[in-house]
Amino acid sequence: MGGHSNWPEWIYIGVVVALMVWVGAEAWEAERLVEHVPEGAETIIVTGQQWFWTFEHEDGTKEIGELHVEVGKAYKLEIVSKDVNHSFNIHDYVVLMDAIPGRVNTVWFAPTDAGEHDIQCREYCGLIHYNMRGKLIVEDPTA
Ligand SMILES: [Cu+2]
Repeated sequence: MGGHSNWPEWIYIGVVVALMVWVGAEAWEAERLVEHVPEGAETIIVTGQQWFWTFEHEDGTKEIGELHVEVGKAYKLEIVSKDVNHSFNIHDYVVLMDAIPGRVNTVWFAPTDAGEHDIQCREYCGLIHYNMRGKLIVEDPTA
């Protein structure tokens, strides 16, 4: 030992600890962004059943197989199931959440452009699962 200097080890440890803190902070921030529903988001109840989706807006409006939303608003989806496990997916908006009987799972999204997008069930839920589709219709009220 004696004159042995260990500063390279301390630098190494410092770099490793800094990297771990940075990766942890990034992961925490990503988690927070995904889970934090924006203030004033409109709630839509999404019900999965064999073999279609129904939607209920805050004002009581109901839709079957089609979901109309507006550009520039945030939506909180409360996803439930009437029978078996389903999984609600809007591929273009990276919305994917299981619909489980007896549970309410929430996910949020905010459409950015007017247009139509596919809705699909992503959990095998019986014979006609392949056809458990819907349409997301994003409208621009100012257009
Ligand atoms: Cu399905």
